[in-house]
Formats: sequence, structure tokens, C-alpha cells
Amino acid sequence: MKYLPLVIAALAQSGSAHYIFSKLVVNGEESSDWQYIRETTRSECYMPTKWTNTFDNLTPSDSDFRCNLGSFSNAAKTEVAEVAAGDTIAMKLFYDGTIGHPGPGQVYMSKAPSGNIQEYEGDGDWFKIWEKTLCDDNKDLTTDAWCAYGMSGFEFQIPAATPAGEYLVRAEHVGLHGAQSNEAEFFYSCAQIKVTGSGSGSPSLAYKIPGIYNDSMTLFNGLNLWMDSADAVELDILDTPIGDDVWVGGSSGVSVSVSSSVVSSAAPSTTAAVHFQPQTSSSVIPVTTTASSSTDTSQTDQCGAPYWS
Ligand SMILES: *[C@@H]1O[C@H](CO)[C@@H](O)[C@H](O)[C@H]1NC(C)=O
Ligand SMILES: [Cu+2]
Repeated sequence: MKYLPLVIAALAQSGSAHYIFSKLVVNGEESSDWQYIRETTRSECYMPTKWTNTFDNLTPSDSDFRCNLGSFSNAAKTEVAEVAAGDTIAMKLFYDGTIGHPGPGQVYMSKAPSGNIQEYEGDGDWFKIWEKTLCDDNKDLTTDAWCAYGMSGFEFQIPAATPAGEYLVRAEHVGLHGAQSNEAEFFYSCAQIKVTGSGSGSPSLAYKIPGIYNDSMTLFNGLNLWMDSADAVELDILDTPIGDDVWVGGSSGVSVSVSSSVVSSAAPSTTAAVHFQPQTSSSVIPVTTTASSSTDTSQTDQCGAPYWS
């Protein structure tokens, strides 16, 4: 049946709740929604940003792709979490949601030039500190082949070499299930943190947001998870900053993402262990729920009811 892949695509999408990062976990303690994360002004906050069939006319080529629609207007009332360089923190999803779309997850940081993060729009340089792409390409590329699939948030280390100062920390998940029709879905928001310590590292790669992605990139516009091979997907990843090394400290990156060697058909399996990141216990976020976090209905009301696509 000629159109079967599209039918399967439609079925797979239905029943996948959308999601947005709203809670910060520091020292194992989970914040309230939007306590340290800038809240978007979207009426339905968990809706994705796309290049076509947009919500609220926002695309990944707009300035508000930095920290989500209208969120800078909430920067001054968003608290700043103190985090020691080298500490592991997490950003968790609103409504205790889980990621129900296939695609990569990444975390970027950007330092407030003035030193005051509540006044910073994110128009400076961003660097990448965490990345999860394909974990097992023997699994289903439309679901659990992706490390982030099923996660309820991202747990990551602020590199020990991060210089002290105030930063935006931007967690992002990209759903690629609509990439065949330029409808990659971006889910992201930014926490405000103050990094302490004596780090003196310098990230090797810098990005601007917007500008970091565009819809000439096949990963977002052209890739088809129901038709393409894992190798093809990996090549598409490498064509974007998602395939770039993450900065883990020092003056250069360390590759924890895709490596070009594994896409060579001459070297099929021996490099897989380097290339794929098996899910480890670090993907399970320790949750110490504070009394206020999941019972704060005034906050959840502002964001609307969960949307089921
Ligand atoms: C998209 O980004 C790539 C990589 O940065 C760049 O080479 C290309 O010119 C960009 N295309 C558009 C249309 O902006
Ligand atoms: Cu979706």
C-alpha cells in the first residue's frame, strides 16, 4: 500500500502530548513551574515552534526562538538559581509530561554580558553543553531509537570550567516526525542561573539564536523518519549544530554526539559503542518534589490544559 508510511505517521502523532520545560532541579530539589524558567506568554505554552503551520506566528527564525514567545517580558520576575560550576542540574517538563516525539535533545548556555540575566535577551553567543541524539539505531527511528524519547526532562552538568556569572540555560527538544513537510517541532525554554566558582574555560563553538538552525537543513525539512535509514539521519544531524561537539570544559569540545566514521559502510559496528550513548541512570532525573510544585494550579491554569495532537 503506497501511502502506508503516511498513515503510520499520522497514527504515531496522535496521542503524543506536547511539552515544555518549566521546572529546574538544583541539588535534587525541584522548583515550582516558572520559578527559574522564563514563562512564555503563549496561551497554550506547550505548543511547538515550527517554520510552517505555525502557532502564534512564531518560527525558529525569529528572536523569540531564544527562550520562547514573550518570555523576555517575564525575565524580571523569574528568579535566578545559584549553581556551582561542575554541578549537575535538570530541566523538567510541565505537567510531569514526557517527551513523546522522536528527535534530538540539547542544552545551550549564554552568558549575560552585563552580569544581570534578568536584563539579557539572549542576543549574544550561545554554546552547547549537552546533546542526546540516536541511542540505538536498531530501534524504531520514529520512537525509541532516540535517547530523549520518553524522558521527563534533561539532566546535565554545568561544565566545571564555566566562568562565574549569570547565564541563560536553554533546553530544547526537536520532534522530527513532521520534518518531511518542513514541520519539525521545537520545544524549548530558558532557565536563569548564576554560576559560581573559578572556572576559566572558553567554549570553542559559538552560535546565535536565531541563526543556529534554518529550514534549508534536511534534518528539519526533508528528512523522513518513516523512510530514511539511520545512517541518513545521522548525516542530516551532522549537517547541523546538533551534530557538533558539546563543550565540557577547557578550550575544545568532546564528541559525544554523532561521529562521521559510523556512517561509512566499511566500518559497520566497531565504532557503535563510541557513537551511540546507551541510556544510563543519568537519564533518570532524581526528583525531590517540593510541596508546591505539582499542586500549584494557578500556574497550570495560565498555561492551559495539555494539548493532545
Ligand atoms: C542554513 O545554515 C547553513 C549552515 O549554517 C548555511 O550554510 C546556509 O547558508 C543557511 N541557509 C539559509 C537559507 O540561511
Ligand atoms: Cu507534536
